[in-house]
Amino acid sequence: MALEICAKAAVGAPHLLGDCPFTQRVLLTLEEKNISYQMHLIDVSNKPQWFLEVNPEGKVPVVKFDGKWVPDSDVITQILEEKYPEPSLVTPSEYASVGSKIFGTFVTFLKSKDAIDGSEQALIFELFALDKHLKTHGPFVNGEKVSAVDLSLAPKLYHLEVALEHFKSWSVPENLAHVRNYTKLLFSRESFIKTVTSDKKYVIAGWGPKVNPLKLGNESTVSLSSCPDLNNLMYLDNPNVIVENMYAAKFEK
Ligand SMILES: N[C@@H](CCC(=O)N[C@@H](CS)C(=O)NCC(=O)O)C(=O)O
Repeated sequence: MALEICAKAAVGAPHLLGDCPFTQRVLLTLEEKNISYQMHLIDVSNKPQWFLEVNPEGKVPVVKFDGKWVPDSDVITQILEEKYPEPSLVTPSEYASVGSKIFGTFVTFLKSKDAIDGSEQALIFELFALDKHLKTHGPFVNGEKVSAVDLSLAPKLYHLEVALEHFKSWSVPENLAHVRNYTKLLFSRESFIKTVTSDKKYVIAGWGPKVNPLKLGNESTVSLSSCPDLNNLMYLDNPNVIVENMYAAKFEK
Protein backbone atom coordinates (compact mmCIF):
# COMPACT_ATOMS: atom_id res chain seq x y z
CA MET A 1 0.00 0.00 0.00
CA ALA A 2 1.25 3.46 -0.90
CA LEU A 3 2.44 5.71 1.94
CA GLU A 4 0.61 9.01 2.20
CA ILE A 5 2.68 12.19 2.40
CA CYS A 6 1.63 15.81 2.77
CA ALA A 7 3.96 17.98 0.71
CA LYS A 8 4.20 21.73 0.25
CA ALA A 9 2.42 23.05 -2.84
CA ALA A 10 4.06 25.72 -4.98
CA VAL A 11 3.49 29.34 -3.89
CA GLY A 12 0.65 30.68 -6.03
CA ALA A 13 0.18 27.31 -7.81
CA PRO A 14 -1.45 24.93 -5.30
CA HIS A 15 -1.79 22.12 -7.86
CA LEU A 16 2.02 21.88 -8.29
CA LEU A 17 4.73 20.48 -6.03
CA GLY A 18 6.42 23.30 -4.15
CA ASP A 19 9.88 24.25 -2.97
CA CYS A 20 10.11 22.86 0.58
CA PRO A 21 13.60 21.31 1.04
CA PHE A 22 12.37 19.16 3.94
CA THR A 23 9.54 17.76 1.85
CA GLN A 24 11.94 17.05 -0.99
CA ARG A 25 14.34 15.29 1.38
CA VAL A 26 11.56 12.86 2.34
CA LEU A 27 10.44 12.43 -1.29
CA LEU A 28 14.05 11.68 -2.27
CA THR A 29 14.24 9.03 0.44
CA LEU A 30 11.00 7.44 -0.78
CA GLU A 31 12.26 7.45 -4.38
CA GLU A 32 15.71 6.07 -3.55
CA LYS A 33 14.11 3.28 -1.50
CA ASN A 34 11.52 2.56 -4.22
CA ILE A 35 8.64 3.06 -1.80
CA SER A 36 5.36 3.90 -3.48
CA TYR A 37 3.63 6.98 -2.15
CA GLN A 38 0.60 9.17 -2.63
CA MET A 39 1.08 12.91 -2.28
CA HIS A 40 -1.34 15.47 -0.82
CA LEU A 41 -0.26 18.95 -1.88
CA ILE A 42 -0.77 21.46 0.93
CA ASP A 43 -1.10 25.17 0.22
CA VAL A 44 0.65 26.43 3.35
CA SER A 45 -0.93 29.88 2.96
CA ASN A 46 -4.37 28.28 3.08
CA LYS A 47 -4.07 25.03 5.00
CA PRO A 48 -7.04 22.67 4.76
CA GLN A 49 -8.91 21.95 7.99
CA TRP A 50 -8.32 18.16 7.79
CA PHE A 51 -4.56 18.77 7.57
CA LEU A 52 -4.56 20.99 10.68
CA GLU A 53 -6.63 18.41 12.55
CA VAL A 54 -4.14 15.58 11.89
CA ASN A 55 -1.11 17.87 12.22
CA PRO A 56 -1.82 20.84 14.53
CA GLU A 57 1.67 22.33 14.13
CA GLY A 58 0.78 22.76 10.48
CA LYS A 59 4.20 22.08 8.98
CA VAL A 60 5.03 19.85 6.05
CA PRO A 61 6.21 17.22 5.43
CA VAL A 62 4.06 14.74 7.36
CA VAL A 63 3.80 11.04 6.53
CA LYS A 64 1.14 8.58 7.65
CA PHE A 65 2.63 5.50 9.34
CA ASP A 66 0.25 2.83 10.66
CA GLY A 67 -2.66 5.28 10.67
CA LYS A 68 -0.76 8.07 12.48
CA TRP A 69 0.54 11.24 10.82
CA VAL A 70 4.19 11.89 11.73
CA PRO A 71 5.83 15.31 11.19
CA ASP A 72 9.49 16.33 10.80
CA SER A 73 11.84 15.15 8.06
CA ASP A 74 14.47 13.95 10.61
CA VAL A 75 11.93 11.69 12.30
CA ILE A 76 10.27 10.56 9.06
CA THR A 77 13.54 9.57 7.33
CA GLN A 78 14.61 7.68 10.47
CA ILE A 79 11.35 5.71 10.48
CA LEU A 80 11.68 5.03 6.73
CA GLU A 81 15.17 3.62 7.30
CA GLU A 82 13.87 1.34 10.07
CA LYS A 83 10.78 0.15 8.19
CA TYR A 84 12.42 -0.12 4.76
CA PRO A 85 16.07 -0.99 5.42
CA GLU A 86 16.82 -1.93 1.77
CA PRO A 87 18.54 -0.28 0.06
CA SER A 88 20.30 1.13 3.10
CA LEU A 89 20.76 4.88 3.12
CA VAL A 90 22.51 4.94 6.49
CA THR A 91 25.32 7.49 6.72
CA PRO A 92 28.16 6.45 9.07
CA SER A 93 27.93 8.55 12.23
CA GLU A 94 31.32 10.19 11.63
CA TYR A 95 29.96 11.72 8.39
CA ALA A 96 26.42 12.48 9.53
CA SER A 97 27.09 16.17 10.19
CA VAL A 98 29.11 16.87 7.04
CA GLY A 99 27.73 20.05 5.47
CA SER A 100 25.28 20.62 8.32
CA LYS A 101 26.16 24.32 8.71
CA ILE A 102 25.79 25.16 5.03
CA PHE A 103 22.05 25.89 5.09
CA GLY A 104 22.24 28.27 8.06
CA THR A 105 25.19 30.20 6.64
CA PHE A 106 23.49 30.34 3.24
CA VAL A 107 20.33 31.88 4.75
CA THR A 108 22.35 34.47 6.70
CA PHE A 109 24.27 35.46 3.58
CA LEU A 110 21.11 35.53 1.45
CA LYS A 111 19.39 37.92 3.88
CA SER A 112 22.45 40.08 4.49
CA LYS A 113 22.41 43.62 3.19
CA ASP A 114 25.93 44.32 4.42
CA ALA A 115 28.64 43.27 1.96
CA ILE A 116 31.35 43.22 4.62
CA ASP A 117 29.57 41.47 7.51
CA GLY A 118 31.47 38.22 6.93
CA SER A 119 28.38 36.20 5.95
CA GLU A 120 29.74 35.38 2.49
CA GLN A 121 33.05 34.25 4.00
CA ALA A 122 31.20 32.11 6.54
CA LEU A 123 29.34 30.33 3.75
CA ILE A 124 32.52 29.86 1.70
CA PHE A 125 34.23 28.44 4.79
CA GLU A 126 31.51 25.77 5.14
CA LEU A 127 31.52 25.00 1.41
CA PHE A 128 35.29 24.73 1.51
CA ALA A 129 35.04 22.17 4.35
CA LEU A 130 32.57 20.15 2.26
CA ASP A 131 34.88 20.40 -0.76
CA LYS A 132 37.77 19.10 1.31
CA HIS A 133 35.68 16.18 2.57
CA LEU A 134 34.49 15.29 -0.94
CA LYS A 135 38.03 15.48 -2.33
CA THR A 136 39.11 12.69 0.01
CA HIS A 137 35.92 10.68 0.38
CA GLY A 138 33.69 11.60 -2.61
CA PRO A 139 31.98 11.71 -4.97
CA PHE A 140 29.19 11.46 -2.33
CA VAL A 141 29.70 12.19 1.36
CA ASN A 142 30.09 8.48 2.08
CA GLY A 143 31.96 7.56 -1.10
CA GLU A 144 30.48 5.86 -4.13
CA LYS A 145 26.97 5.37 -2.75
CA VAL A 146 24.41 8.05 -2.04
CA SER A 147 23.26 8.12 1.59
CA ALA A 148 20.89 10.00 3.89
CA VAL A 149 23.18 13.00 4.41
CA ASP A 150 23.34 13.59 0.63
CA LEU A 151 19.54 13.47 0.40
CA SER A 152 19.28 16.06 3.14
CA LEU A 153 21.92 18.32 1.56
CA ALA A 154 20.72 18.09 -2.06
CA PRO A 155 17.55 20.23 -1.76
CA LYS A 156 19.37 22.75 0.45
CA LEU A 157 22.20 23.12 -2.05
CA TYR A 158 19.61 23.54 -4.78
CA HIS A 159 17.98 26.39 -2.84
CA LEU A 160 21.42 27.90 -2.28
CA GLU A 161 22.24 27.76 -5.98
CA VAL A 162 18.90 29.12 -7.22
CA ALA A 163 18.35 31.81 -4.57
CA LEU A 164 21.89 33.20 -4.49
CA GLU A 165 22.01 33.28 -8.28
CA HIS A 166 18.75 35.20 -8.38
CA PHE A 167 19.10 37.58 -5.47
CA LYS A 168 22.87 38.15 -5.39
CA SER A 169 24.15 36.97 -8.80
CA TRP A 170 26.38 34.67 -6.74
CA SER A 171 27.49 31.13 -7.49
CA VAL A 172 29.69 28.54 -5.81
CA PRO A 173 33.31 29.59 -6.48
CA GLU A 174 34.91 27.67 -9.35
CA ASN A 175 37.84 26.53 -7.21
CA LEU A 176 35.39 24.44 -5.15
CA ALA A 177 35.34 21.90 -7.96
CA HIS A 178 34.32 18.95 -5.77
CA VAL A 179 31.25 20.77 -4.48
CA ARG A 180 30.30 21.82 -8.01
CA ASN A 181 30.68 18.23 -9.21
CA TYR A 182 28.68 17.00 -6.19
CA THR A 183 25.73 19.29 -6.91
CA LYS A 184 25.77 18.27 -10.58
CA LEU A 185 25.70 14.60 -9.56
CA LEU A 186 22.89 15.15 -7.07
CA PHE A 187 20.71 17.36 -9.26
CA SER A 188 20.94 14.95 -12.22
CA ARG A 189 19.75 11.91 -10.24
CA GLU A 190 16.41 10.54 -11.37
CA SER A 191 15.07 10.84 -7.82
CA PHE A 192 15.98 14.54 -7.72
CA ILE A 193 14.48 15.36 -11.10
CA LYS A 194 11.25 13.61 -10.07
CA THR A 195 10.93 15.47 -6.75
CA VAL A 196 12.19 18.97 -7.46
CA THR A 197 9.65 21.79 -7.86
CA SER A 198 8.78 22.25 -11.52
CA ASP A 199 10.12 25.78 -11.87
CA LYS A 200 12.90 27.76 -10.16
CA LYS A 201 10.48 30.67 -9.79
CA TYR A 202 8.78 28.80 -6.92
CA VAL A 203 12.07 28.60 -5.02
CA ILE A 204 12.61 32.31 -5.65
CA ALA A 205 9.03 33.11 -4.63
CA GLY A 206 9.55 31.18 -1.40
CA TRP A 207 12.65 33.21 -0.45
CA GLY A 208 11.49 36.60 -1.76
CA PRO A 209 9.59 37.73 1.35
CA LYS A 210 12.47 36.71 3.60
CA VAL A 211 15.06 38.51 1.51
CA ASN A 212 13.04 41.65 0.78
CA PRO A 213 10.00 42.01 3.05
CA LEU A 214 7.35 44.36 1.69
CA LYS A 215 6.34 47.20 3.99
CA LEU A 216 2.84 48.47 4.58
CA GLY A 217 2.23 52.25 4.67
CA ASN A 218 2.01 52.09 8.47
CA GLU A 219 5.51 50.56 8.49
CA SER A 220 4.38 47.10 9.54
CA THR A 221 6.06 44.36 7.55
CA VAL A 222 4.02 41.86 5.57
CA SER A 223 5.19 38.53 4.40
CA LEU A 224 4.17 37.51 0.92
CA SER A 225 4.07 33.89 2.01
CA SER A 226 0.79 34.76 3.73
CA CYS A 227 -0.59 36.24 0.52
CA PRO A 228 -3.36 34.12 -0.92
CA ASP A 229 -1.97 34.50 -4.42
CA LEU A 230 1.55 35.72 -4.87
CA ASN A 231 1.28 35.83 -8.63
CA ASN A 232 -1.46 38.42 -8.53
CA LEU A 233 0.92 40.76 -6.76
CA MET A 234 -2.04 42.44 -5.15
CA TYR A 235 0.18 44.61 -2.97
CA LEU A 236 1.71 46.32 -5.99
CA ASP A 237 -1.70 47.66 -6.93
CA ASN A 238 -2.58 48.75 -3.41
CA PRO A 239 -2.03 52.49 -2.82
CA ASN A 240 -1.64 51.83 0.93
CA VAL A 241 1.45 49.78 0.38
CA ILE A 242 4.96 51.06 -0.17
CA VAL A 243 6.93 48.55 -2.16
CA GLU A 244 10.44 49.01 -0.88
CA ASN A 245 11.98 46.65 -3.34
CA MET A 246 11.18 45.38 -6.75
CA TYR A 247 11.98 41.72 -6.41
CA ALA A 248 8.28 40.96 -6.73
CA ALA A 249 8.07 42.66 -10.10
CA LYS A 250 10.18 39.86 -11.54
CA PHE A 251 7.20 37.54 -11.14
CA GLU A 252 4.80 39.76 -12.97
CA LYS A 253 3.36 37.88 -15.90
N1 LIG B 1 11.97 20.69 10.96
C1 LIG B 1 10.92 20.51 9.96
C2 LIG B 1 10.78 21.78 9.18
C3 LIG B 1 9.55 21.75 8.26
C4 LIG B 1 9.22 23.14 7.72
O1 LIG B 1 9.76 24.16 8.19
N2 LIG B 1 8.30 23.18 6.76
C5 LIG B 1 7.84 24.44 6.20
C6 LIG B 1 7.86 24.40 4.67
S1 LIG B 1 9.50 24.22 4.04
C7 LIG B 1 6.37 24.64 6.57
O2 LIG B 1 5.62 23.70 6.68
N3 LIG B 1 5.96 25.90 6.71
C8 LIG B 1 4.59 26.23 6.91
C9 LIG B 1 4.30 26.79 8.26
O3 LIG B 1 5.23 26.84 9.10
O4 LIG B 1 3.17 27.17 8.48
C10 LIG B 1 11.30 19.32 9.08
O5 LIG B 1 12.50 18.97 9.00
O6 LIG B 1 10.39 18.69 8.51
